[in-house]
Amino acid sequence: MIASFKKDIEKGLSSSPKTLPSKYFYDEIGDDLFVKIMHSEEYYLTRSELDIFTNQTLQIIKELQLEQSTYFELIELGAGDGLKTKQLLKKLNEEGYKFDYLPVDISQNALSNLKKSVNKELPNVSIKTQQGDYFKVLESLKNSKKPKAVLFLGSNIGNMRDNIATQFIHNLGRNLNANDKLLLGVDLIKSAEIIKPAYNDSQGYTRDFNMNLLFRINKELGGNFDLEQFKHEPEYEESEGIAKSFIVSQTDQDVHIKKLDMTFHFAKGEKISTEISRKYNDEIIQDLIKESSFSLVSKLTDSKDYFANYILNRN
Ligand code: AVJ
Repeated sequence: MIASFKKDIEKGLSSSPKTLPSKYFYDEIGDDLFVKIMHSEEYYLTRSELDIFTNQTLQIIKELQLEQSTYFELIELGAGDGLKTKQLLKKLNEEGYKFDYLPVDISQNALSNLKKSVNKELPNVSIKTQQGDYFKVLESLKNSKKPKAVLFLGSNIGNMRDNIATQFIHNLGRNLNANDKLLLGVDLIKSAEIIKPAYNDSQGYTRDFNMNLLFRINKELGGNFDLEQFKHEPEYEESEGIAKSFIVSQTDQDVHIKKLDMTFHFAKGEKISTEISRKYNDEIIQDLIKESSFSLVSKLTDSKDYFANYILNRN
């Protein structure tokens, strides 16, 4: 981890414009902050998707074409705390489906917590966690010929640029078999009035989450970022449909990072791009899958029409 962290930070801060990869938000502190974000008033995404998973559970099972009599693997990419998935697990368990739950996450800490909570709340559900970058984990899917349903929830795909997301879905398709399913949860394009506060909550959790990148560089790579001299700044325009997070330098300053043996200059007002969170509509989804081996089976939305779960079939 440390080796790739070093490499990615060096590369990101050496490019222009400067970037820092959002996947490094998620250490113990970041996981904690993300849970707080999910419970915040402004971050509607989790509640909206939970609404679908709570009120349309049987519909989800039906659209995934799961059968009580046939063993399957329920794979979740970027499982986090599994709050939404547990609704589905509970129903599958009650109805006597036979399956293994295989959550994948970049954070070992999140996986350990998830395993504990599933074992406690749903002791009959078999859970096998796998830590890793989900790009890499895709490869290992191929080894099993069991029927699969892959969950990719929370608009996690929104962190990828469209060309990367297209590639990702294409790749996923190559590693699955005919009639396997993908359930893709995405946030829908809507007004800035609703989206901007979701990325700038009043309690400051999102700010701290974003700034945790600098904190981690200080802690793990011996950086001397003065966090007071940088500010969290989100942007979103409905016409573009992409929420963006930046860290903006408040002064002209140099930052030294010991373990890289490098110094980086930041001009006053210079922005470091830390995350994109893309929002979707049917057209964008169709575009993402058009060259892939998936076709759209159905779309479920929450009561406010903020969020969608697209169910795709591997042809
Ligand atoms: C976990 C990637 C879906 O992009 O909305 C929350 C992360 N960033 N607040 C998102 C996040 C800022 C979140 N995802």
